[in-house]
Amino acid sequence: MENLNTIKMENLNKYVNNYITNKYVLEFVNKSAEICNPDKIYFCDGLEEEKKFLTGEAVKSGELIELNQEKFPGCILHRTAINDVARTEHLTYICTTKKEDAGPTNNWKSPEDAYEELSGYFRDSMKGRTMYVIPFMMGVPGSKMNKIGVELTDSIYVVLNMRIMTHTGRIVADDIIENNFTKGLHSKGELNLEKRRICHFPEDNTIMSVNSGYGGNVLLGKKCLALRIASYLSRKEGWMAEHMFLADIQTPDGKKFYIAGAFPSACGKTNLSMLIPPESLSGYKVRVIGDDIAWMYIGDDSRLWAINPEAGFFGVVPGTNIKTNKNAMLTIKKNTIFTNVLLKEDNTVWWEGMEDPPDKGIDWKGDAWTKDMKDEKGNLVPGEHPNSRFTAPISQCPVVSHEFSNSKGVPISAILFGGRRESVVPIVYESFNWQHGVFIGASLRSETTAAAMGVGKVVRNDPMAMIPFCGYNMGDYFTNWLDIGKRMKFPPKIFFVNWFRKNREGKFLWPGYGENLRVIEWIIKRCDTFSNNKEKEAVETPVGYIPAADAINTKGIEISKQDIKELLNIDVQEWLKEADEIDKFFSKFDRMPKELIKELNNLRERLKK
Ligand code: SAT
Ligand code: MN
Repeated sequence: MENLNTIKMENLNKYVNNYITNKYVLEFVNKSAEICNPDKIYFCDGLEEEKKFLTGEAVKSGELIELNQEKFPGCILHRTAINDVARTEHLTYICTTKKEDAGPTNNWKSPEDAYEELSGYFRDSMKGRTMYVIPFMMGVPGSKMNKIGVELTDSIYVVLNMRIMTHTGRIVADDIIENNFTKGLHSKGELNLEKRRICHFPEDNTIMSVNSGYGGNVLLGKKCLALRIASYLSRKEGWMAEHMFLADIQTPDGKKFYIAGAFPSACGKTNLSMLIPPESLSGYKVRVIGDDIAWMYIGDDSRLWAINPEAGFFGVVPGTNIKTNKNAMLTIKKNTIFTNVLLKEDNTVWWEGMEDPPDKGIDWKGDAWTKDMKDEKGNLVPGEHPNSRFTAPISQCPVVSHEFSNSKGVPISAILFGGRRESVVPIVYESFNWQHGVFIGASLRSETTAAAMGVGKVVRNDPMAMIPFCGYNMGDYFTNWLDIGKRMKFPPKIFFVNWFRKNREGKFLWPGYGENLRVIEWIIKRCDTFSNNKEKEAVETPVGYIPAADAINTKGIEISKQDIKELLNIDVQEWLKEADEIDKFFSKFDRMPKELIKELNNLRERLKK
């Protein structure tokens, strides 16, 4: 084969199961092998047999634990290193030639410096290990939006996760055309936090991740490709890559609405996208298309369409149980990878709230655990990590929408932005128009969660829930949003939602979970061009439209008029302070579009009136 001429014989001898002939892929494999020096190079074919074989290998080495196959068929448990439990944003870089192109919200390195530093960390990192070659596709089979990648990794955990999260193996091989694929190189290295780097080279369509084994850092198709690299490409190509769930909502009279929503990590995208309607709204059906990422484009009908490029859920475990998210619980009964949860004596898993605690088990660190164990402060010791996760195929979800595999995607009626805010922000408000909606997204602020390591609990600016995931200058990203809006005749309406507002006693005012459909119902009515009473159901305020009194259906829940009032309250003084915070954040950007500055000024003026 001509394409093998450049390949060192030594590397060729290491090949196992190779079926790939694309010379650019082989070149990438070989160049990487020269640096990482693996013992073997195994080409993953994605077939069923391979899962068994790889699981067996990883169980032998201790990388994975096979769970009770009667109770949890096809399920495994993985424990990460204790210093490697969430994305490490401070070690995540956008490596563009010009620093301005990464913008003020990203860490930046020059490609030259980054490659140099990384080649040191990758040097011999796979010695004594196998390099797995994973061809993968992000997208929906048949969609024009699809992107191909090849991830090289020394972790079987990564291979098994990628098999769930993406389309992998032989089925993808024919779609790799020439050099048109994202190159992803990952090595666990020594899991050394000091030398951990998650580097993106958008100009070279390349990702390099070293010294981590945690999901968001190492499943390179997910945040690295489908958001950071894809967002960079989407700006050039005129579409959008967003940190959004996609839900298919059917009303009692059979109308369909597709909604997309951007909330920061661990703020309830998964729960919302598959919620179970409360009894009093039981005529509704909510079906999930995606829970984390949406790729959006303008359709021929001048509406915004979206697909979910992922094939799996990488969901947050704590807080997931039969009451809060039954559909997730049913999804993860088989073929699921659990990360950092408690292992019970019968080789099943447990986490706080899932069911009554077992008397003892082995916690996420691998240590013996008992149910009344306390830490120095006298608090019960949890068995699972706060950012413990499940990886499961979306197709296993009892309420998966058939639109999940529609290569055209779905037309979006409403975009929701949301965050965790104890105060200030009402439970829901609607933007006046697209431009104002972009402003609302750009000024999103939310309390941080356990999904990112070492950021503590603070309210931070997280525009469009993309602060950790935007692969280029966010000023340009806002411009992309505005441009997309200008090109659409029928843009979706934009809303902000906040389920997390508290009263003066520090108690949540809203029951959340399935009851959130009550707010979604109002949103849908606002989007329904055929509904004739929508004007009556909203009130104009300085920040946007809010539901009129009684416009949110509260039949079947106990919530006082006073609490609803508080949930919708807009305090002018608090909002003026909010505007100052937005101003502070916006002023970081050289490339902030003037339309958003104007929206901020307009907000202040409306508040002062
Ligand atoms: O760890 S991931 O980035 O994959 C999940 C999340 O934080 O949103
Ligand atoms: Mn996410």
